[in-house]
Amino acid sequence: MPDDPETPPATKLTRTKQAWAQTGKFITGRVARPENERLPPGQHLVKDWPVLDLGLQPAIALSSWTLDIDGLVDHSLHWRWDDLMAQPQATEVSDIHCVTTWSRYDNRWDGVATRTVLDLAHPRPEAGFVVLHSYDGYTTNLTLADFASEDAILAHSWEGKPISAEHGGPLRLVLPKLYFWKSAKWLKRIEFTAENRPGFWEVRGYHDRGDPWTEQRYSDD
Ligand SMILES: Nc1nc2c(c(=O)[nH]1)N[C@H]1C(S)=C(S)[C@@H](COP(=O)(O)O)O[C@H]1N2
Ligand SMILES: [Mo]
Repeated sequence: MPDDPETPPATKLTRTKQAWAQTGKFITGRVARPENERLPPGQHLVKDWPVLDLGLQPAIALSSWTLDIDGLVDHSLHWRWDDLMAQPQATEVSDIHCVTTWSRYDNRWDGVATRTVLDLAHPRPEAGFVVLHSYDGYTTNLTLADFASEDAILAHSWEGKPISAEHGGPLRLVLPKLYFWKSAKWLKRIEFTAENRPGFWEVRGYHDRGDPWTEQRYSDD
């Protein structure tokens, strides 16, 4: 893990992806029709499951794993693994859309719905945003509304098995309606904030929201 958790080191992949943002790579200019088309514009379907991250894959033992849910909430939560598994469990089947243009259909996730987290922690009225912090130093930002999406899940299992370390186990977010960089792997902390605080990719040229259907790949400036 890096010394400063907010600034993981640049790697070949992060430099390449930053360059794509600068040149607007993969923007098609087409208009999506989500009612008729399952594949968002500029995406192609894959059957395998690529691994994308900063190149640091933290190994976290379940015995030392914790998740903090804090910031502007009425009830801060500090979960160990048994606490997570004692929560009401949910299952979601959803499609993955990565900004690097691959999509993968029908992924089955088991875990805890983000709505359950919201019910328990109860964000204060001024909490309009969420920052996700991961064990590899990665961060990403969401609006509270996107975090609260009905199909958003803190997932510990994929296709009935624990999510592998390379794909973000023990626990990752899965937020199907946004590009997959918003779905933080190796989740460590969910922080509720009043202000929007752009995360790792959002300060490196990627869009603040990342809606695949309108190709919100890169920020405009
Ligand atoms: N903690 C963490 N989460 C992360 C990333 C990362 O580098 N670190 N990369 C993001 C990106 S860019 C993508 S496309 C997906 C990739 O998830 P996968 O490796 O399981 O396909 O994870 C996202 N979540
Ligand atoms: Mo990505």
